[in-house]
Amino acid sequence: MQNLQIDARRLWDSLMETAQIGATPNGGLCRLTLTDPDRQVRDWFKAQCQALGCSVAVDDMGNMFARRPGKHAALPPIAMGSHLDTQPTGGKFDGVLGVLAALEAMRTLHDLGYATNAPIEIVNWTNEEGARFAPAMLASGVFAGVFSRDYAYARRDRDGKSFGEELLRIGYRGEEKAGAHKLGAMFELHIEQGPILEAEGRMIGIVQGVQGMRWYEVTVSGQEAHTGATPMRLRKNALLGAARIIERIDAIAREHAPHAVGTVGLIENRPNSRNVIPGEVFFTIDFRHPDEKILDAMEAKLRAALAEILPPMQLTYSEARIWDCPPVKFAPELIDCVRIGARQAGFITRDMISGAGHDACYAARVTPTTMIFVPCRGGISHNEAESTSLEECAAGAQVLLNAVLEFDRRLG
Ligand code: HGY
Ligand code: MN
Ligand code: MN
Repeated sequence: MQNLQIDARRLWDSLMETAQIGATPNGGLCRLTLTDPDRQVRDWFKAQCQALGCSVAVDDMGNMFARRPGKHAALPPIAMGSHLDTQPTGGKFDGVLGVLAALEAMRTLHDLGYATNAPIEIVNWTNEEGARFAPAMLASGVFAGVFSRDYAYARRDRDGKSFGEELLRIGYRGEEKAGAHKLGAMFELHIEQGPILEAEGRMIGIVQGVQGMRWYEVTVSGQEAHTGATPMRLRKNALLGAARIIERIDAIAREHAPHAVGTVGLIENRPNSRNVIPGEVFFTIDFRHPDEKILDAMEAKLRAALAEILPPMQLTYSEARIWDCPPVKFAPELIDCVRIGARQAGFITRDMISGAGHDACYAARVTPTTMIFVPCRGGISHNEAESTSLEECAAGAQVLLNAVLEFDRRLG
């Protein structure tokens, strides 16, 4: 078999090149979905793929599919991919590594003129992060039939801009209906975004699935009043009420240790003035656990806490679950291809499930799917300091290519 070795330096150079698009002063990335930096990196990605002779299709959610033909055009493509959008203070590797490692794999096949049985595709999924337009994994969710296109188009960011308008504005609202593009398999390479692989000195995570995730939005309402002239006993302080709920959310997650996590990441305090008692507070909740029954228990405790804590404080509230992504198990045959691919490359592996969500969660609903992890420094991600090494990126890309070719060989 030909020596199908990826070019580590070329991959690393592409990672560093794209890290300039949306770069932050602290060495991270702010490339929120459907902003101009997102358009720029999409344009860059499309040009790179076209330079390899790939055709690039874009669906009506902005998902991009770069296709390299195989010997048998009738076979559904084997896809590799992830996302190019980032958190507002994101790192250089979350999502990007999966797309650029797929590009490196495609470059390697192109350089060697290697003919695969099936077409090979690279996918860039729109809005994986959900940082600008909630929920996360919105476009892969529409692709998998979980959300309607109209629901997605109507999602608004905190400035009131809609997904549909912004997708049109950056010029990536394609003609193809999301989901019409059939895939034969989907492999996603990603940094682990947690501490396990690094702590155990293992290079490759063979991902078995992803834990369940639920997002909620809560608004607590009280009464704006003067901080100097309003006695404590007469106050309806929405921020104090929110603070007591936030404390309770942390406690609920800890009551379901070691796997449960609970976080309030976004909060808006109104009117947010030093000498006005806060009249309204909006905040979000992120609950996760591998077992749906535990998520149900956490959700029940949240609702009980809202009902118990806020009314005695003369506060009213609204609460809505806006996202529920159940636990996912990946395809055993693709997991086997990754295991073989890692063995061929000579890496120590570890089976694990993902704490973070990924587009692979929704892709798995419509095509056999699995993921590959590589370590990240200190397990830190969703942070400008997110870091991993050239060797770890190269290891992931090599295993990705090996796994895809192992799957392809089975079609021959
Ligand atoms: O929220 C997540 O787990 C992913 O990073 N969007
Ligand atoms: Mn990601
Ligand atoms: Mn992320």
